[in-house]
Amino acid sequence: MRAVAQAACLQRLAPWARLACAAGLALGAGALLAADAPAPPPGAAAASGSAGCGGDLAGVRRVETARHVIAWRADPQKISVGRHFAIDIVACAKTGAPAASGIAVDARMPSHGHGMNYKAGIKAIGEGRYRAEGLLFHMPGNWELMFDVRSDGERAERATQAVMVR
Ligand SMILES: [Cu+2]
Repeated sequence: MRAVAQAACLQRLAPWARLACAAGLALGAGALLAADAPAPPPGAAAASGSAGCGGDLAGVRRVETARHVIAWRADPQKISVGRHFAIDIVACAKTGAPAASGIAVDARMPSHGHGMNYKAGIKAIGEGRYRAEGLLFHMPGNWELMFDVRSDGERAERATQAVMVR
């Protein structure tokens, strides 16, 4: 999975983004990692507008912070108990907001007061895109994904997404 993602990552991107690619892949399974995105080029599609954010990802879902729209899709799309999954993410700035400079992803079960037993790694792919890997929901029930979005010099803003797994 990682090798495939790396290949796709490296093929599609400009040289400046390949560095982010390689850096992200080198992060591995450490603590919850916040990926730092390279500055998006002017007019980057991912940073313009919110309604179409991540529109190229079929089946994408969207959540919002005050200033950003987070489009996300699990890989595989159906999250199963006890199975690792990844999340493809597109961060789009709302009108007048600065582009996201980094995102962290985590998850918890609010009604149980615990998080995951695994820590997700996240890598910036470029142009507002990220891939979080190594997530696993170890029990059925109501989970909450948390996307913490940073902009340069600003406090992180959180968007949450309820996810029910059986
Ligand atoms: Cu639980």
